Amino acid sequence: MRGLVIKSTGSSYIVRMDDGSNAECRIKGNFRIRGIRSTNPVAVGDFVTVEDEWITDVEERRNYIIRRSTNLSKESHILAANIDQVALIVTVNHPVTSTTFIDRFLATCEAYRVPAILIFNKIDLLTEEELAQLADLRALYESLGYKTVELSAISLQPSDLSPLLEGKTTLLSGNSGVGKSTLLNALFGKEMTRTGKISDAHDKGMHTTTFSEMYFLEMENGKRKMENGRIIDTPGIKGFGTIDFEKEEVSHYFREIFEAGRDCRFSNCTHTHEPGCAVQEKIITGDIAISRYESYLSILNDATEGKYRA
Ligand SMILES: Nc1nc2c(ncn2[C@@H]2O[C@H](COP(=O)(O)OP(=O)(O)OP(=O)(O)O)[C@@H](O)[C@H]2O)c(=O)[nH]1
Ligand SMILES: [Mg+2]
Ligand SMILES: [Zn+2]
Repeated sequence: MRGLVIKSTGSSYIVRMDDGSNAECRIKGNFRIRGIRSTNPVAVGDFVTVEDEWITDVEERRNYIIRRSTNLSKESHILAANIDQVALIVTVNHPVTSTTFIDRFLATCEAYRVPAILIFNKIDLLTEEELAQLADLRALYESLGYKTVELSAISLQPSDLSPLLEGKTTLLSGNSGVGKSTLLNALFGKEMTRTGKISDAHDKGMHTTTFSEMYFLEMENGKRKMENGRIIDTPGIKGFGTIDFEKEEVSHYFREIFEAGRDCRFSNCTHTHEPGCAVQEKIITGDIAISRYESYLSILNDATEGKYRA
């Protein structure tokens, strides 16, 4: 029978079968999907074939988001499959989300053609200065064509984000402690999952959510309840190692760098040292943000060093 993977615990999977029942399923040790090396061959959002509580097949994915667990790791991890969009939860402070993290995540969304929105959370905690920083960041990413919103998940009404999430499958991701699970609970108006405090000593999250899980939003239609969107809450991640980018293609995943690069003297310009580089020029004039360029360099550096290659 066919089903949808709605929770992954590492050793087993909860599958929502086509008949509406849930089944706890496993995969055989030698189960692999051709072409993708990852620590989890099956991810939340996968459509699978189940026989006697064994997952025997995974349908071809429309898309997925994948990352290296650490920069040095050869193992990659699929965050979720078959999604309509990523909502990256970002906090300017408590904890600090780095622009490198944001840009590496966005570059991966570009590479796998998944639309991304940025949700800036915890605005109630920000100082004047941090609010100004927030405004700058929003202006930057909006100028690149990314949708951004700012909010406080602790005071969010379930309907506040409806226009963004209705009818779609959305992957919630971000660093630990940014408020993914708090946001999820707010969207449902009740406690669907556990949230955790930020550590006093380090102002960082404590990895409260340990498994990815898909939740189903519903709406009232007359007397009937109808499904109206799917949200996948995931464990917080630290670094975001991008995978398998060729040096030449890294710029394709930075919209403004790709755009400016059309005017470089050399068509294979890496925008690092070449004469007549239009990207370098735009950095000097301030038309390309230095933070973006630094993120570009950090990925380029990984690709050049071949760190990620097997
Ligand atoms: N002041 C304030 N606190 C918030 C807000 N959103 C979340 N928090 C708090 O931040 C802490 C961490 O929230 P979680 O929802 O557990 O964070 P998470 O992103 O799910 O973290 P992991 O599961 O570890 O990845 C909790 O104490 C929340 O109450 C907000 O908008 N304002
Ligand atoms: Mg969580
Ligand atoms: Zn160039």
